[in-house]
Amino acid sequence: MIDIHYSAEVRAAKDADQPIVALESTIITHGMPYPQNIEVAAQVEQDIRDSGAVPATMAVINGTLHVGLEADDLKALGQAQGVAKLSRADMAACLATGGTGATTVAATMIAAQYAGIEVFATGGIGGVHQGAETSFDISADLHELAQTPVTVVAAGAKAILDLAKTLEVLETLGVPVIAFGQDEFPAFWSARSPLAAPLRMDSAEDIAKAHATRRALGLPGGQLIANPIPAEDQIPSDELAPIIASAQADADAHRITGKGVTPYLLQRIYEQTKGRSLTANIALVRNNARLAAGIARALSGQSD
Ligand code: PSU
Ligand code: MN
Repeated sequence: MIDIHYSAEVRAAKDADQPIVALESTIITHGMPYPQNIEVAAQVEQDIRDSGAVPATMAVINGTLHVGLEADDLKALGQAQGVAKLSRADMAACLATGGTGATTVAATMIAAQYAGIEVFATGGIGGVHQGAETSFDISADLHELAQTPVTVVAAGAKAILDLAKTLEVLETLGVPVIAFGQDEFPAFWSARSPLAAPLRMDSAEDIAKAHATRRALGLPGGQLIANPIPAEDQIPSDELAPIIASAQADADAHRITGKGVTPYLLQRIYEQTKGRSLTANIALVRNNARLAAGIARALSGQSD
């Protein structure tokens, strides 16, 4: 057993069997610039409370797994330099050596399962990168979804990825991909994409039922809920496509590889959209937080 440091709020929620929604911290340390990162993180936590659930932001701080961050911890993490980006491969090493790291989707799912939390909200999952046929860059998030029983609410996968290949890998791995309220797989900053989602559901209750049914069947792995960004906040994909292409070309020219690829591309797109990608990113994370809270409430029998 490893020690978990619970925030007071999450500890109380666990004791009272209240619905809890996990949140990742890589989006804070590697996905958004300071100071918007800590403002957004606090806002998203509040959205979850306003929707009737309790937020549990995950991080490893000085070798201790934190499930729920106190406001001070969150502020410190959002400003800290050189925080590790933790996935399945390096989370245990960080815990064992007393390090500090932010959790990606994969590591957040591991932490959530360990803490008994079944629903998790984020922005976008990692996936199959463009050019993966030569780079082999496929996010560990996909394999995590195949083996850890947490329902992850995201706005699809980031449009910097090869979305068609990402869907193929998820299908191969047996991960249910459920679009919320529409037939298309959403593309993060854009609500729609030319790709059909394999499954569609229109209510948090159905998603919770599907989660419980997988558990009853003894199936390993989670569900990916692809929740489209609200239409008024999106950046149309034809506007974004050339910007993504140029960011990808820059990343290739600078030989950015491994964990550095996603943060590099997000930063280039932020610069080239003059901050609009961040505004959209904030809107979609908040939207996902609200849906995740509804799913968590439905799972604990508290839906209205
Ligand atoms: N979504 C964002 N910004 C991010 C990420 C997601 O809007 O920074 C992070 C998540 O933590 C996700 C990770 O798990 O990027 C994927 O990284 P990689 O492609 O290196 O697996
Ligand atoms: Mn990668």
